[in-house]
Amino acid sequence: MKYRFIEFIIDDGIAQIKINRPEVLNALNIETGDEIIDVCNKLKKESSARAMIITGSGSNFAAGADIIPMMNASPQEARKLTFNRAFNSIESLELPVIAAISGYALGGGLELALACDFRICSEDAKMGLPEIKLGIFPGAGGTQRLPKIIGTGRAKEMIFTGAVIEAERAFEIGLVNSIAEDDVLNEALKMAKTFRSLSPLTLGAAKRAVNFGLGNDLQAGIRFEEELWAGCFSTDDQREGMKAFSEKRKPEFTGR
Ligand code: CO8
Repeated sequence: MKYRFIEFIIDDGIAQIKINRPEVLNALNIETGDEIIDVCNKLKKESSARAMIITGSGSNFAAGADIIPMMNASPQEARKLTFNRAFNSIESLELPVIAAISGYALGGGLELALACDFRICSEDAKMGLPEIKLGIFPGAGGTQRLPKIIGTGRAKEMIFTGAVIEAERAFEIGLVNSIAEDDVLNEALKMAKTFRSLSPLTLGAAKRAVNFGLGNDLQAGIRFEEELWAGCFSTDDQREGMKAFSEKRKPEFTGR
């Protein structure tokens, strides 16, 4: 697939998706969703990437789903919007995914960031779910993922009021992992690179275990964790990690 609304690269083990519609503050159209799905399918099949960063071109992350094509949509057409499939694809990637947020991350833009494992923002970032002011409410995972990240009360406050919050407040409530002191993409790259020396197999399993637990009850989660955890002992990476510890050297994981 040729990408029109995103740029995608893999450089030195780090995949990067850049939403590329700066003239509308990177508002997400259906095609952007399709292109994100295509990238995720590629990464799932075969890839040298060990982590991924999602960012926006220009000075914004994404100011939401593109409102214009939604204006006259029927319920059936609204259901066909691909954002949920796209964001689920990101969430289910078995590698760490970091949203590098500068400027606006609103509506579907913030929901995209919520599907990532980590959010790092710049000091000028502005985040919110303003859908309520458009006569709708967040429909791309916002009502489900946000309460799990920042808690029910704070999530309802953001969803019901549509308030836009700044970096400091977002950090305070745990919406972002950190505020970049320098360039936000550089900070995200620094974090992404730390994952390259770890076992991609165990990072993937750890992510699956955490995500499974978020959608299931505690005991089901614990059983799932046990199964994946025991599976680590069938890998070269577990042997190498523990052998390296006993030999007082750095492990060299191969992903097998
Ligand atoms: N959709 C379409 N166009 C947009 C969007 C958007 N979300 N955001 C900005 N733009 C456009 C503007 O219309 C403008 O275009 P033009 O130059 O042609 O007039 C251009 O981008 C620049 O924007 P502004 O001039 O408005 O810039 P300001 O700095 O004055 O304001 C704001 C910036 C505050 C971000 C303002 O643009 C704004 O309020 N944007 C809309 C924010 C919003 O409401 N986002 C939520 C959208 S709805 C949504 O995301 C639903 C997702 C769920 C999907 C579920 C699928 C299953």
